[in-house]
Amino acid sequence: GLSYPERLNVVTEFVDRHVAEGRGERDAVIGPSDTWSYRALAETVNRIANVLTRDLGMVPGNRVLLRAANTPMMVATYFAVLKAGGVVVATMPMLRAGELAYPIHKAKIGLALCDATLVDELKAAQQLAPELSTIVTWGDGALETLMDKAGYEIFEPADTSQDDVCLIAFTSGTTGEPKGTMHFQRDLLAICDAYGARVLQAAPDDRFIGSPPLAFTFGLGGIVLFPLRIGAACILPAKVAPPDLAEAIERYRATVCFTAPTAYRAMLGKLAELDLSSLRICVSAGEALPKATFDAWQAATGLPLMDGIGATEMLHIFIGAPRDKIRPGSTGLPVPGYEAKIVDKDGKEVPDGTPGRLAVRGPTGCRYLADPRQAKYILDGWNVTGDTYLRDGDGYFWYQARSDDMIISAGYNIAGPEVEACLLTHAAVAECGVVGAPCPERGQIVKAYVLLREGFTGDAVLAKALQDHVKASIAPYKYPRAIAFVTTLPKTSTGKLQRFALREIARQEASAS
Ligand code: 3UK
Repeated sequence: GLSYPERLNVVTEFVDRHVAEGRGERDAVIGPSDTWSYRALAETVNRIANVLTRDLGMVPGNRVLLRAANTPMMVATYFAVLKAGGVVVATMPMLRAGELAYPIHKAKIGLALCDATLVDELKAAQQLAPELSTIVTWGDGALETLMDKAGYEIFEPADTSQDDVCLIAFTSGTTGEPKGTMHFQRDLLAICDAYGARVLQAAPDDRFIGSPPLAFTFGLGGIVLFPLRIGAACILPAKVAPPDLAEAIERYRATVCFTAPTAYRAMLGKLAELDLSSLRICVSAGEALPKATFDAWQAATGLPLMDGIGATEMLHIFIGAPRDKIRPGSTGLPVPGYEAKIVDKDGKEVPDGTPGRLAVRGPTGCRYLADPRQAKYILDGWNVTGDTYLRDGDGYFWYQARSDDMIISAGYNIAGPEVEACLLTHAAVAECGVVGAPCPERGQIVKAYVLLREGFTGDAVLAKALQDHVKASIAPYKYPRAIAFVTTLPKTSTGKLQRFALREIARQEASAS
């Protein structure tokens, strides 16, 4: 098993150890405008940690919100909070004020570090969640001025314990109310020493790239923690949306790529004009990887796509096969250190070949912040995911479907009820139901069934207006790509919307078109 010392500050392992052991001049973080060696990263982290503790009054255990795109400073601020013994609450850059207020209030966050270009929504969130008393920005010289003091280049890591909480990652729930998942210092090492060492098997000369935000634990592990654990390099290009990701792989000669199946499908169209021959390891996670995508990528690049299922609750990937054991279409085998089984609704294990709930346990696991849903997620020490899976006679796990209402579109988790709530704030909308509709490109798309108020006409102009309304109110990726105007919505006898029935309608409409 994996065991770590009782006193543990992970920044020693991810950053300072490389400098101490003579790897200080190797590339650590490669950004659009400059490359930081491990030594440069270590010094930047120390300067920010000194600002946090000496200028901003942060003490170990404080929660600090981070808001930035995937940039070198996002990495440096992340490690600075950890080194000072704080708890990182990283937020997706596209979140708007209303969505930012929730974690601030729920996690009682008093201090935020923010990229100056993204500060407006955070300031608006501060009006809604006044717990946030201090925002310090970088990129405009504010944080930089504080960092630029004599003596700030050295910082003694906070004497944290291996089971001190060090990050809270918020994830959307089916009810639309996000859940904060807490992870320990040691968990950050455990994912590297389990999945990273035993399945991914990257090397110190590898150069990692990917598209998921660092606020999403898929991105944090895949783009930052796995490379830095082994002294490899983390590439953070300016743009990583799917077509741009392919260009960045070519430009930076990336060797390891972490992204969602949708992005691999989008990059397939770029392969004729770009040279992606630097790639040697490609990981797909976030949503199911169809065998057709695996086959097309392998035919075009000669590389197998390494599928892996991870979850914010588990921090990272817990089922996935090493390159020489992949079975196309299957998610793979439990990552060494983790156990997985399929259970029925009573939590009893079912025979191989029978679909049921996927349950997993291992070095990382679910600890929701102050949330009664914790009791439902853990059964007898097993994490019971929201996914329906089956295990075959050889021990391989095959994804069937999500067991709940979440929509996963292009790797994003979107709660239908949140989009419904937003649509209902528009004058034209009387009632609505939002579900995932099957889509070959994005896995699912957000589809809204809308019942209009009297006096409104359901035409293309109104559909566009509703889409714009959602984009302006909540994170734009949640907007309904399809809108159907209807005269009734399926309801239970108690008046609750039957999302299952709507999903079925969406499925039939998709197969008919
Ligand atoms: C689904 C998959 C089929 C599945 C994540 C890697 O996606 C991540 O975390 P989330 O909390 O969502 C978890 C849910 O997403 N899913 C993820 N990967 C797969 N379904 N095949 C897959 N390969 O429903 C799961 O319950 O957003 C992924 C690493 C870290 C992560 N947080």
